[in-house]
Amino acid sequence: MSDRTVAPNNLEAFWMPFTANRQFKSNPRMLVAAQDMHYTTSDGRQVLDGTAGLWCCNAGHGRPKIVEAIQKQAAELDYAPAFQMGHPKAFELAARLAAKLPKPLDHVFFTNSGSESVDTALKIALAYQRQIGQGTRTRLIGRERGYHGVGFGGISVGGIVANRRTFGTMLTGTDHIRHTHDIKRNAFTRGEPEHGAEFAEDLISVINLHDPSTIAAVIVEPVAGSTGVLIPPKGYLKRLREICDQHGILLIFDEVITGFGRLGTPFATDYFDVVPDLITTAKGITSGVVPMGAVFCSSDIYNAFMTGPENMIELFHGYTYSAHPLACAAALATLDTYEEEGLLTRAADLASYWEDAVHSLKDCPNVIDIRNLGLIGAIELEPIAGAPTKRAFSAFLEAYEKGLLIRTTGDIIALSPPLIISKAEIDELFGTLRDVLNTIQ
Ligand code: PXG
Repeated sequence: MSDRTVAPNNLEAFWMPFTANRQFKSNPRMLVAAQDMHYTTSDGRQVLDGTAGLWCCNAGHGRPKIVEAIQKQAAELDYAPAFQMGHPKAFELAARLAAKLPKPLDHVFFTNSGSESVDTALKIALAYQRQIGQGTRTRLIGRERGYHGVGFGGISVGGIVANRRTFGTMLTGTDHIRHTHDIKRNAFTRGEPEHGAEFAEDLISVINLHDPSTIAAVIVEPVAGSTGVLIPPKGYLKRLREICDQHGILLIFDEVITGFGRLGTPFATDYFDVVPDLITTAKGITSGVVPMGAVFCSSDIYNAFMTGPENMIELFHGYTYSAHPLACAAALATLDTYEEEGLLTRAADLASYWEDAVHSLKDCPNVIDIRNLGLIGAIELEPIAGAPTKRAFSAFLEAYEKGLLIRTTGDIIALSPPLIISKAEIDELFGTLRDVLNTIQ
């Protein structure tokens, strides 16, 4: 094993993603190992993982079955061409995944990330509309504060200003409905907020403005994660589904973070009992161990393409690494682990304990809202006047020093631990966080 105290001597070459590079490089935070609920830092400390990496390591870290599966797969079949060739694990995985989704979502298109899943779903939506003689439906509708990754499709339907403003005109023909975050009416709600289902009616305005015959699809995160954990108001998602149905518009759920057990059901579609036409996933599909994403689509959509001469490619889309053997092996072993340990529903058992723990921070300084659902929590802080994001980032740094990994976005702390977390670790997490909030300015 390498000497964990040795730091790399040149941090310059690596342009780090979504990171303040100069600040980081002046005082780096290096993780060198991980097991179960903990990371090990380069200075030999244990850090409790309050975020499942980046919402992805749902089975925890260093899980033996997954590690073994990847090792074996690398030795057996390292790569198989993804186009016009197959390998058995890709088909096995697709079938096992399809069996976990509500009907009629029974086909799977593999990608390598959430961003690619989003681009894939948007492209399938456009191509499907054309395939069924609705080629005028070219508009894609997203939502303010939505995060759908960083591809041009994802940022075009996404609604985070900083992710969009420096990248030109992006896709044309997109529009956005309002987000549902409403602290005035819903602050400190436990679970789904009472107020705000009427935000779904925004979709009617957008439809009236553009005419339904121009709109292909609407994409939303069932629970918006990256933008600070925005829980959908009661009835909101059902209403979006109704409106889409009335107007021939496809509904896409971006389940990159809600998929694979985060809410206590396998997918958010189960939790909210609303079935979209397409679901985008990534992250938890391999518990973050090998990059992979998947788009689930209904049989109607798949079958619409299975026409014409049989020797013709039906959809001109795919990636060199779609259904990569290592990713498939990791995903199959991840599903085994989820099933053996009941992890896809474990968050439901822990949800009320977790809820009490998150809301116990209500009396801490500068806390203006607390939200939770499944094993997701968010603590929104009053920004320091003239220095937005500073307070939450101080909390992040202080937590890391105190042995806890949290995520922050703006002045919001987001929590999403691996689904193997114990009640004692939940207590430890919130004990540390209480100290942190009492320490920072
Ligand atoms: N859709 C959603 C809903 C996501 O949350 C993506 C798409 C893009 O996935 P990739 O694999 O291309 O990164 C995401 C990613 C955070 C955080 O801290 C969230 C994500 C990524 C990194 C950090 O909230 N979500």
